[in-house]
Amino acid sequence: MPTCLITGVTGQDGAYLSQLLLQQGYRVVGLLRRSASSDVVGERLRWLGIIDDVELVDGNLVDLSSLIRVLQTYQPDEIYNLGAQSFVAASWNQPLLTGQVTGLGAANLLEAIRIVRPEARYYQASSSEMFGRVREPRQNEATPFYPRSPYAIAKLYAHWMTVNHRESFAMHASSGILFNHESPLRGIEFVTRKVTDGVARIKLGLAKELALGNLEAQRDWGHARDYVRAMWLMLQQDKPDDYVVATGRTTTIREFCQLAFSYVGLDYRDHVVSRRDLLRPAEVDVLLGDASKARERLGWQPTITLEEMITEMVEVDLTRHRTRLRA
Ligand code: NDP
Ligand code: GDR
Repeated sequence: MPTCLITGVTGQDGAYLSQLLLQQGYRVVGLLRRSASSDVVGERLRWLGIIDDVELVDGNLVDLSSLIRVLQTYQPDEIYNLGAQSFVAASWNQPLLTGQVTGLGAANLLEAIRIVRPEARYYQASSSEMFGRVREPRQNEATPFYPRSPYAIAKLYAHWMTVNHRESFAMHASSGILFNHESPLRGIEFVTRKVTDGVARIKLGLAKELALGNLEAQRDWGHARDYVRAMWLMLQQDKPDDYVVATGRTTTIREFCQLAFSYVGLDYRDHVVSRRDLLRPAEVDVLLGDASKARERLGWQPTITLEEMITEMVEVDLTRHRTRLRA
């Protein structure tokens, strides 16, 4: 039975990736950072019904000794580095912490692997945010980067550290440049989930208005369940490499709102307001990915459409609020 280690196991992708790897017969070990609110930790794993199947082990990306200890104990065959301060907006308020966790955290893990378990395969969760102020209308692996936030800059450092460890030490280190991917397990602070949660609350009479920031930004949105499959496929290749993972369709926040509100028979224009204080200091206006390489080399393509994903997210948020109302 192969063993995998997942950092960020309590996040959206960590939960879906754990589920996928358990189904594939892996022993799944998840790095868990200590929290005073231990009762809510693992909520997503619980929601997927796999909390008892994942082995959670104490550690933190900023603590090299904890990473070394975990690698020595479990000797994983595959390591997926999903742990990060991943909220772009927060990275302006906490730029140094974002650098330490999202950037240096990856370097800590790569170094721990080099020292303890150099034969392990490594996946780095890189991001389309690295393209930032885009240099080409469709972004692929050859598109130059232009990061626009402390988060994107930290991710760029982690990305190049991954490439450098591959080239310097012949490590099987791959980087997935993933475009936005969402699901009912998306954190409530991200725009898609904020909208579907808002739709549910407004539909059930719990709220009247939804305050957002920039409605004209465009994102290439896919479903997290599809995207974690791409991560796994990258580590099954003989040679490590970098891959863009995207749907090739871009949509404004405004259109997303229109789709989500109309699903429950509402007009978003009656409820959504754009507030200046929710705008970002620097914006990534539009992202549109070209995942031809992933399609050709990995045989990967998305299976869930934006409309299907919105339906699933709104339905789950309606159920969550109805359950709370009944309690
Ligand atoms: P989430 O924000 O849902 O999860 C982030 C995870 O990182 C959580 O498990 C969190 O733990 C953990 N974490 C935070 N700080 C530390 C730390 N110091 N040490 C160890 N773990 C830590 O992110 P997603 O699941 O959405 O994304 C997964 C990865 O992919 C992230 O690296 C993200 O930046 C990247 N990415 C995401 C995309 C997306 O659209 N979702 C697109 C491209 C890249 P805790 O629960 O304790 O907070
Ligand atoms: P993003 O996702 O920054 O692309 O990063 P987010 O959903 O936060 O923002 C997407 C776009 O929506 C606009 N927006 C709002 N965003 C939020 N969060 N809240 C609002 O109220 C709001 N109103 C408008 C934003 O300005 C932005 O243009 C995500 C994260 O998962 C990263 O970790 C990951 O690397 C990238 O996706 C790819």
